Amino acid sequence: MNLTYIEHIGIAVSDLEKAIAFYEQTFGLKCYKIEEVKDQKVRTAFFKIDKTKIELLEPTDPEGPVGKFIEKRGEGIHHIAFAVDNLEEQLSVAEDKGIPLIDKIPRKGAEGMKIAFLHPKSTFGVLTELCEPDSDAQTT
Ligand code: CMX
Repeated sequence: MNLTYIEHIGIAVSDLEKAIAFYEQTFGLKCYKIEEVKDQKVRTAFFKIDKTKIELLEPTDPEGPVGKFIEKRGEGIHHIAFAVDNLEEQLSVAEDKGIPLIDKIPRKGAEGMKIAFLHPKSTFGVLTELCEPDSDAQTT
């Protein structure tokens, strides 16, 4: 597979505003965007460290993926996202290697990205996202 860099690390939090304040006041990072991703049932906040982002994820519904994660495992690292150059092609490489895909077809994520998840049971318990900027999407 052809991973180019760590695009972001997703961290599940119960209270987005409280977590943003911590990242700004303690780590001196600046939250540059808050975005709700309705179909993922999350509100997200982004920080940048060099090329890599930290994505804080607050559930908007306890039955969504992040709501269930916090209920079962508490706050913490939820996923790692690797940038790839051709997401569709990399998904078919992953599938050929026998990795169960959560998304066989890329979907829209935050930050104008096309995203797809690999199942954590096949990646040593780490939910893994592959992503690529969506040339059709508008970024702000
Ligand atoms: N990391 C590692 N393991 C995880 C996990 C995560 N983030 N989320 C769930 N699991 C584990 C659970 O602990 C559970 O393990 P056990 O069977 O050992 O108890 C197992 O996966 C099943 O968990 P579940 O709560 O029953 O949840 P589901 O099977 O319904 O869904 C998953 C799990 C990973 C398929 C689902 O969360 C998913 O589709 N995730 C991808 C989408 C997503 O996470 N979106 C939010 C972020 C979006 C964004 O960045 O914009």
